[in-house]
Amino acid sequence: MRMAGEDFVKALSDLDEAKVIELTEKRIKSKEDPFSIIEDVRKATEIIGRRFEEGRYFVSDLIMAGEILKQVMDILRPVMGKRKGVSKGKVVVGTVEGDVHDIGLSIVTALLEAEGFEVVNLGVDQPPQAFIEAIRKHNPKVVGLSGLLTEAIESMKKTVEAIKAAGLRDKVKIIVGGGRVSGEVKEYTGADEWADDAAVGVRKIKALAEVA
Ligand code: B12
Repeated sequence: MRMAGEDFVKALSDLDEAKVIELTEKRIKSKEDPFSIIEDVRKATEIIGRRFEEGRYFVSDLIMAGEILKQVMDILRPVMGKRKGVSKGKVVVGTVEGDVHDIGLSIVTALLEAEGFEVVNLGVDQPPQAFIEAIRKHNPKVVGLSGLLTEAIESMKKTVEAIKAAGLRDKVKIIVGGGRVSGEVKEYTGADEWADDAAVGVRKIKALAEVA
């Protein structure tokens, strides 16, 4: 018998919208951990990305993938829930200038909220100034910069530099996240941490915020 996960990865990478929604709902109903669904989302988007690189998928297919992924997240978010009670502090997140990918960021936001953080999600294509204003307004412990494009790395570096020039670098810890980041990118951008996976990212954000 095939596992629900395998069918899900195949349906998502084939952009079979109805099947993906059906399987997501089925997996949630059978009380499966949303994390294993998120892991399968990652597997499927790797396949989608590869097909795009090979010229088998086009931008229209990426758009379709984005639409399906949004719906999957809409199903998962309420299940992951928000932790009630004492806040673990504020985190400001956003996708850096020039980059409009936000599905990973919405996963990170949902996981942080489930952990008890108050998250201010600025959205996509955010210039350095937007992060600076949000730091001044919300006084977060941690700032998360997301970006999936190689070009986003330059935007991340500019954002960290602008935060420094505004005299705010000592007030916040910064984590860069997305498919193209690494320890090297962390050093290059001047961030404190990096993550190419939401669960690892949330663990690192907890450590940066110095909460258990
Ligand atoms: C869907 C998609 C789109 C959708 C996005 C819709 C949306 N609302 O986000 C649309 C159609 C808009 C799109 C557009 C483009 N895309 Co696109 N897209 C993808 C695709 C297929 C999936 C991305 C995704 O959502 N993945 C699922 C999530 C869950 O994964 P994730 O984003 O990596 O996030 C995880 C981690 O990275 C981490 N994380 C992410 N952010 C953060 C932040 C913090 C703080 C932390 C801690 C962690 C963290 O946690 C997440 C969960 O584990 C990828 C392929 C891929 N392999 O990534 C290409 C991909 C990213 N796109 C690519 C390209 C080239 C483009 C376009 C330039 C195409 C074009 N010619 O127009 C445009 C660029 C537009 C722009 N200016 O940004 C390339 C990038 C190549 C590169 N090295 O630069 C990729 C890799 C495809 C490929 N293999 O070529 N895309």
